[in-house]
Amino acid sequence: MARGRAPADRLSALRAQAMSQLAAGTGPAEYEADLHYPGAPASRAAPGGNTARRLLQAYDRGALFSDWAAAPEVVEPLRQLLGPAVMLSRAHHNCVMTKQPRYSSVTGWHHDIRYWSFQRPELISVWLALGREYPDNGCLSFLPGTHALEIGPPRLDSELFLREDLPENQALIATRETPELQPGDVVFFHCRTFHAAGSNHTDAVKLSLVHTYHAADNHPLPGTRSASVPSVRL
Ligand SMILES: O=C(O)CCC(=O)C(=O)O
Repeated sequence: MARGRAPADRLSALRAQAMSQLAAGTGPAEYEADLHYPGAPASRAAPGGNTARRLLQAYDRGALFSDWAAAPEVVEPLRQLLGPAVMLSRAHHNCVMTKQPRYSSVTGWHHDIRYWSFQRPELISVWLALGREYPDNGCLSFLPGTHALEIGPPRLDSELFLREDLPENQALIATRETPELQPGDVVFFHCRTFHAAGSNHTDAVKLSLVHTYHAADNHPLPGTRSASVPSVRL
């Protein structure tokens, strides 16, 4: 966690750009209704069905976004963790994550590598809070240390969420940490770290900018979604 990593002027510019693209419906976007997570509208035709969950391809949404993704205050810590040659994945995260009032959903306990395909499960996501994030507006919770645990398929459901009915998973979930984020705070987290988030019970949209990085010698597997768009060398 890096507190106050983005200064106020950068934050307000990013936030204004995100709000304007959200209001304009600038695609590509992922909609709450697409995922069927708890609390999401049942379909795109249902009330709230056009609620965006993510504004996708943030890196290609203008210099404000791409400059942040490549900023030294993001990339230098990543060099320490991943090695000197850092790549930005444009296939994963690379989005403005939104949590909108009324129609936002709950995201169960998962680790991001579940749907990603790389030679090694060594990627790091960087989550920038564009506003305050706290339990009532659906902030993230983490299970610290789970990046280093082997949690086998029997402990996961068919969509690869942690099964909350199992006592061993309940014990793990009891270790949760829910850091409140202030605008400009950044969380760096491993692709094997389990995390979850609630829905937004406030009347203000929550916005976060999220990117994922890997080492240059950790290639996406050919033919997978991870390889569908080239990564950016930083
Ligand atoms: O904010 C959320 O609902 C969850 C985001 C998340 O866990 C993810 O995108 O991997």
